[in-house]
Amino acid sequence: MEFEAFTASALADYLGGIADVRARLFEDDAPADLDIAEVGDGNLNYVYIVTNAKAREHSVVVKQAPPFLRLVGKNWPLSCQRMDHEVAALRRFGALCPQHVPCVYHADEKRFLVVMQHLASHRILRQGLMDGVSYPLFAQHMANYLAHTLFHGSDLFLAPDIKKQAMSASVNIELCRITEDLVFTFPYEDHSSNVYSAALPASAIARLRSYEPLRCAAADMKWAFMNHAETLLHGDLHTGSIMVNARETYVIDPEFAFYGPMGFDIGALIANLLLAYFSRDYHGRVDGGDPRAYQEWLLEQAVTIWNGFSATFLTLWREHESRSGKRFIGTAETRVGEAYRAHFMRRLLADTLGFAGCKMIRRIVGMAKVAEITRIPDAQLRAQIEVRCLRCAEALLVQRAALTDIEQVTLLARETLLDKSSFS
Ligand code: SR1
Ligand code: MG
Repeated sequence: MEFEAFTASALADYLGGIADVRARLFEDDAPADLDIAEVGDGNLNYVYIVTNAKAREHSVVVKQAPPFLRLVGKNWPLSCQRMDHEVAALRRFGALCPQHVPCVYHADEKRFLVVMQHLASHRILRQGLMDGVSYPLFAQHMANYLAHTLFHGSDLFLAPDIKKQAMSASVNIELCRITEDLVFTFPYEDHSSNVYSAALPASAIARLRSYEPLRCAAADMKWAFMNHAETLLHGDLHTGSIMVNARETYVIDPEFAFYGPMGFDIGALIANLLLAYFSRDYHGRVDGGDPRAYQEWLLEQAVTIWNGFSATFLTLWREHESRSGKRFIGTAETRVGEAYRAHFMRRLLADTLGFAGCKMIRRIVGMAKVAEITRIPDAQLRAQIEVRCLRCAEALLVQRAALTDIEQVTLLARETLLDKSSFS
């Protein structure tokens, strides 16, 4: 049967038939008119906000996966089972971090939809960053979310058999393929799906295709993405997948969830903070402002996220080992265990930076863009900012093993911002 998106009345009828949803939408189960607005601005799915017209504090979000990629349409078919991955990940991450994941009220495997908590007083982080809003708790919350989700899905916490079962249940072939192609492959080729501004210097594009250290680094990251099944990842943790206000932070949209390398989620977030940092040179000057203070705030967030993540992750690891008596490294003395932990975190930072580089490059030359870049109206200024993003990304990839702490990344970003030389 041909897929048809819900009409408002069909969706209202459907929701009215589900007791758990009725309890969220109606007072005393008394039927009321529902306002239904389709608000999906993502690339894949339909998203509706459903609100009780008379008691607007009663609302839910409905997300439905059509059998195609929404960004492209029916010419890019996609299986609707991606919704199963999203629901499973929302439940798993929600159990680990209930304060940072919207509640699932109802999931329908046959209609490929989920009904969940409406975050009515939060906004998409990317939009807030474009408006120059500072969120005092966001970085701390994300550090905590990342530490708990990445640690508890891994062999550092789970028994080997349980971890392998979770890993095989998370296999997400189609959506991983999108990432393998759009993040790790097409941006480095002359591929028809690439989209980039005509003002971008030809040498910048040529370098992506021919600079060997960069190509090898990107290929290494693709290999890690495809083979290093370390933990259950969100899989698409950009600033459009985070909703915030001054007090709370929620992570949404885990349809790309799968068992992959830990650095992929952390790198995605840091990449998006760096895209916000470089594009601030435009957004922060609209209305005659000075972008610098907010740019520094953005770098501070990257530092807090990595350092906070790393401290909490290590605490979880040590506490788990002392509680369970099971050391990952075996019955080694503490000194050896600590040496291994330090080695583990250095490798994870290098991975994180490599993935951050790939994520930045794909947003500049690949098909799926980010608003902080595309909303720069002046083609020359946009190209200048894009060149800085590409330069910084290249350095992150090529120098990832030499960048041994996050402060060095902030120095690199500042230097790249000041570098006025043309691309060579
Ligand atoms: C073709 S889908 C493009 C992108 O949208 C999602 O948010 C992922 O980032 C994916 O790569
Ligand atoms: Mg998404």
